[in-house]
Amino acid sequence: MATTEARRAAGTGSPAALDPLDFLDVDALLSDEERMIRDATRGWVRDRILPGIEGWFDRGEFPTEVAGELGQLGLLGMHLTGYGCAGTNAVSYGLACMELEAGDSGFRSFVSVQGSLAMFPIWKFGSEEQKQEWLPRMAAGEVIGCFGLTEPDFGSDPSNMRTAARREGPDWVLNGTKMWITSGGIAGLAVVWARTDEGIRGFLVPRGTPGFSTKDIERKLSLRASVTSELVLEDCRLPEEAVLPGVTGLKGPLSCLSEARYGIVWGAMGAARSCYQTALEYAKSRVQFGKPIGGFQLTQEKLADMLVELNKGVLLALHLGRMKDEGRVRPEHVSLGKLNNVREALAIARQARTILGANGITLEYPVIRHMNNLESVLTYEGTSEIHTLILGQAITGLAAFD
Ligand code: TGC
Ligand code: FAD
Repeated sequence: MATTEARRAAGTGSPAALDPLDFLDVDALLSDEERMIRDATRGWVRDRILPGIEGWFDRGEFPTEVAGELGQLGLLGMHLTGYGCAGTNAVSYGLACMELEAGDSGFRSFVSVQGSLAMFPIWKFGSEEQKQEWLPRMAAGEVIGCFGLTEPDFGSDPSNMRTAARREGPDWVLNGTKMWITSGGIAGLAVVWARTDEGIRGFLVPRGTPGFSTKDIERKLSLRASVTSELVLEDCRLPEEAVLPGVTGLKGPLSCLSEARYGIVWGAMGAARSCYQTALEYAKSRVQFGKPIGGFQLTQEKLADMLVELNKGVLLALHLGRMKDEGRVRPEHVSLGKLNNVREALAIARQARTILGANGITLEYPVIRHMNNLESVLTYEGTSEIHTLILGQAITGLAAFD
């Protein structure tokens, strides 16, 4: 048998203990700047989210004051350049999403919507005036944005949306209802997608515009620390300058979704890590039948399965991030990541819940909160079924949506 020294010399042994929270040493694959952004976000979540999250989730509140703090941290629209945005790479954006969602999906959701769904379309498709007017204040967290695509009758199939905009003289007049809109009730600016004679177009609708109102959706059992709202447009009149000039057609909103879905690929692994870490600590200290439950083979199998899927998911996220930074990632790649990582995060949360026994159903531990949140994450930004069909189409060439 080889000695420890011989194994080390051959590079096959490790003198350091394995880190259960970074088993594959993914840390070593990150740049100094990426590690710095991750650590700063992790520290902020530890100090600002973890102490309050049980109460916010319990009461169904989102603490809007964090918007300015997230802006100061440079996390709002962080992967965009200019106009007060931080201009980081995609991997840094992903790492921030992972740390935020290790706190709670509601905070990652807030940052996803602000940066990828509200700021990105302005940055990508907006006029210079629109960019100057909105992006710096949104990057600072002074203006909160939301993204209205889904309607009561059209979720997975936005191409059939009813919300319509018609020209009336120099203006546009919008009518319709958007549903399930994250941050809708606290947004100063709604990016609303509506059908026109020319195709689907994006409109910037500031709060206070006559004919535009919002109503929060209550009694949610998931994403409770996040505002979800209905947007109502009743003869809402907007000037020509409110239209995003750079895009017509469904590819406008769908390209925003690709940005946000990418963040979820990482974010879901944050929620999963929190569940795994909680279950691991619990398993080592909870004693039954005279020994820690982590010493039973069935518990170790659960923990080992969680470890494997967590590490695979993080590596997948990092791979997609590197592809994105090289300009090689395609929407179908992002679908693969979203489908796998949210599905596995939910499985990890459910396994962790069983390890905690009865304690797993209380808010004293983060697990059931993450588990309930992940039910929304599985559905929004394209359901798991829709991402399955996107992959099916990619590999067969046959669309099975309708
Ligand atoms: P289809 O004919 O396939 O495509 C229409 C046009 O769009 C292009 N395209 C994309 N472009 C960029 N990124 C993508 N991911 C794209 N997917 C498609 C496509 O190339 C085409 O362009 P062109 O130039 O040929 O016109 O459209 P379809 O009607 O057949 O729809 C396909 C389908 C089902 C995949 C699509 O409708 C879909 O993704 N449905 C899911 C809807 C969805 O994800 N909604 C999310 C709402 S927002 C949200 O949930 C926010 S939660 C935020 C939070 O809190 O974190
Ligand atoms: P449906 O589309 O009605 O789907 C119901 C079921 O049918 C699903 O299982 C679905 O996968 C399945 N299904 C549908 N079509 C097919 C098919 N062709 N083949 C097989 N199965 C199919 N939207 C926004 O625009 N902006 C937001 O900020 C936003 N935030 C959200 C926040 C939360 C907390 C939630 C829960 C949702 C949010 N959404 C938002 C809406 C979200 O994107 C939609 O819920 C999602 O797209 C699914 O639409 P739906 O709920 O209408 O379900």
